[in-house]
Amino acid sequence: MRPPSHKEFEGTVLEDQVEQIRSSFPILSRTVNDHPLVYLDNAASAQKPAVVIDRISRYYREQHSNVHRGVHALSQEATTAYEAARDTVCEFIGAADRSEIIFTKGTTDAINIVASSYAGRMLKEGDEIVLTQMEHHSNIVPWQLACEMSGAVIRVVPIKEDGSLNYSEFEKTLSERTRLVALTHVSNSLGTINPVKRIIADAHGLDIPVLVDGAQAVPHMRVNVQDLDVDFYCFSAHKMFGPTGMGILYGKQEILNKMPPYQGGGDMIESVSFEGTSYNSLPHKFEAGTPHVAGAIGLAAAIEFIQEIGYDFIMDHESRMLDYANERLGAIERMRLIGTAPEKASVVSFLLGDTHPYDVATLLDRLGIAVRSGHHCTQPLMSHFGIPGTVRASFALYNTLDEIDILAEGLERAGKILF
Ligand code: C6P
Repeated sequence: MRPPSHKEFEGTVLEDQVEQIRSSFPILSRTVNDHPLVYLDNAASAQKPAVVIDRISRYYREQHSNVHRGVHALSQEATTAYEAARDTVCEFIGAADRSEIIFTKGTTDAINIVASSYAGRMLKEGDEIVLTQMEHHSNIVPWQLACEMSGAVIRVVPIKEDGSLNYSEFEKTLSERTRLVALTHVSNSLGTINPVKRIIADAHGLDIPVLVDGAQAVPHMRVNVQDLDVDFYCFSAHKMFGPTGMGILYGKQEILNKMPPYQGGGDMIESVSFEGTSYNSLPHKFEAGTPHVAGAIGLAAAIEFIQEIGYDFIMDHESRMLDYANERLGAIERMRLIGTAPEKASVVSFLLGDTHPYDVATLLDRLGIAVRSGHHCTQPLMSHFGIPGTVRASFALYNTLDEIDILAEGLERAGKILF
């Protein structure tokens, strides 16, 4: 069978814009194993545009000092830049108040803060935390730890064969024992987009708060936390063209105010004595120790980069890539796509016959193609499908239809070697 052509997926304006965007990412011009790099591991971590790299470099070259601690000029400048980054995030996700934006190490850290501080305090024996079958380990293990300490239990909402959430089962899982629903906005392994707004409304109808893991959503779609009415929203900078070691915990002010600090140390206090300590106000109550100042500033630069390109372009281009990848990869012999929900982000997970995902990814790497292989930190999801893992190609705004052709040709070559 002749492979489908991407001509019908092309749009000249989009193609031109993608080329321009690609030139903003220095790493995309390198070669790997003597081939031009084809970077399709964006769900693991996205590459960085020059504006982000340069902003972080300028901070260290010209502005670096500790924040909230000095009256000298550099400390003031660093503090101003750090706090301006908080304003940028606040506006970006539509939070009501800047004090609701907590800088964290990433999504994992953000979820652990809530599991430890909020749920840890609130849970008692017999209480239930509702998760879904498609959660990343970062949205499972912190809850298991909280349950171990409190005697609460985890209830898991199953998924359908196409990888979408089984909504009627979700409704049945909620009860008067449910203390929190914690679920991913977008599945990292399947790309499934969950109907989080409806889930939040239904949970709130029973007075149940909701935490959404937005690690795989924010790079691909507009998120407005007030419109969602979400109680907690977590995401990582490195998946949205920002630096590693930086992430966000958004929480509603009234909930964050009731929560005890997660860690103790400098900056999170109002006054300390050996008799007792009073805590700083939000958001500082949750930011103990010297923060990742460069990370916050780099995240703000990444947000400005995304805003300049705009989500209209991102969503349009990524949905074209997803459609084309489904068609092009779907035409490959013995291709088994895992996760075909109607609402999907630009992630394609698959198996090639009975071959092992690592073997396929290793052969692709020889051609300069970076994909992820394995369980993607979602072992319960892999168990559901009865597979050890998948090969996963995940696209970002700088990927092209030509790169999908290169991937497909690489897979055809891998098939010839492995079958
Ligand atoms: N998923 C992937 O390859 P951190 O590591 O804290 O930045 O993000 C953790 C995390 C939480 N939730 C979801 C839905 C995620 O996808 C991730 C990270 C990467 O799929 C690395 S395992």
